[in-house]
Amino acid sequence: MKKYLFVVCLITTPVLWAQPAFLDTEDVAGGFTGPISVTHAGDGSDRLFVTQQGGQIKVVDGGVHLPTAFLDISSSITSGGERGLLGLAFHPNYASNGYFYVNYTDLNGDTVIERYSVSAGDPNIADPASGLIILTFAQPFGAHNGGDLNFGPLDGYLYISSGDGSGDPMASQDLDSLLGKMLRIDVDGDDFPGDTQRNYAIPPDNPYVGVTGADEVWVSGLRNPWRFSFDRVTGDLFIGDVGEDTWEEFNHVAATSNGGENFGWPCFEGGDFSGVGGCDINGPNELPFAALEHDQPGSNYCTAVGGYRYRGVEYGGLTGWYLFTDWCDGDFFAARQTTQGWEVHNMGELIGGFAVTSMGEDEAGELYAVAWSGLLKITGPTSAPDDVIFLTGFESP
Ligand SMILES: [Ca+2]
Ligand SMILES: [Ca+2]
Repeated sequence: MKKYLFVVCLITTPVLWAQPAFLDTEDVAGGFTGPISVTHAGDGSDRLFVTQQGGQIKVVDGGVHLPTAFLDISSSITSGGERGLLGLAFHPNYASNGYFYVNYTDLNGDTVIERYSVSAGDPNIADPASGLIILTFAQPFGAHNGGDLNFGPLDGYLYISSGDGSGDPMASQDLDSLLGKMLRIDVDGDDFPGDTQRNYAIPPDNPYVGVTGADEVWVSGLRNPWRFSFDRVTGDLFIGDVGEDTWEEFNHVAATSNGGENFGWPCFEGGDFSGVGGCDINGPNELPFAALEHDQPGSNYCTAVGGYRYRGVEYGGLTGWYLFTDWCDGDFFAARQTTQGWEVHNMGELIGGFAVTSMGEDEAGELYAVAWSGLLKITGPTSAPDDVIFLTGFESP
């Protein structure tokens, strides 16, 4: 297991705050109710799909927010707080098979991953009767449900982020529990033909196949990985993990990884040992490459919102930078991997605190922020990355 040697901490340089931020936003569409994610179908249509926590998927086509929902599952979900329709991902072959996958809290309060299909007659309307349960798992309480879904760009497997469930946080360390993990499944197979509630196959190279632990687990030790993403070019995995009292974490799993990383929760938060019963101070703790400290003066960090590594074409100055934010604070950050470790910069507040629930990509790799006020496109410099002016910097201690 690779250990990262660099833990970052914020170095504030307030005199630089007068400099202009190079990140900005453009309004794309409004009129959403509780929007919590945005993605695309990869079908060449250039449409954006915004999920609403209450159970609707809305289509934005050419900047127009279509009034009729693509899918509305509000009658079959529990919504509110950290529950609801939480994630959406389109099958890599969506253009030919019409499959997409949602992650939601069902009427019992449990997590469901379900597949739906686009309707036969209208690309902007899904077939509400097409649901097929892929995977379910119990949630002991209403919080820390994770909820994101993405297909790996290189392996085509579906990855699912799951929180610790806010019951026993040691679930994150229990390899037989699906809680507090990144899960990795093959939705094109079915290893459980006699089970109508499990319709997926186990990738044979998952790290716990044939040994102690749930076969679905890819990495462990996460608290509440609300949002994660892949670098569409390299396949690197980025996980924003919502912290408890001290650190908001942004974790990285290199595309070359064989899985099995343990990000430490609840034995560690960031690099801090918790002393929770059963924990070993010498136990595994894959450190975040960036972490926001709650008591940083002038900040209001409290909920990591994992972002994306920019691979679009319009803003060359952002190429290769991983952009992310914090729900409560509203500052955006840019990080990149260098030969000396990770370099992280505060880019300033773009939209406001308690506003941005998620980020997402369109088909071209341009980035968006999903805010209560609407969908915004993130813009930046078209210049080379090294020409960028930063507001504040991080450095490795
Ligand atoms: Ca089955
Ligand atoms: Ca951690």
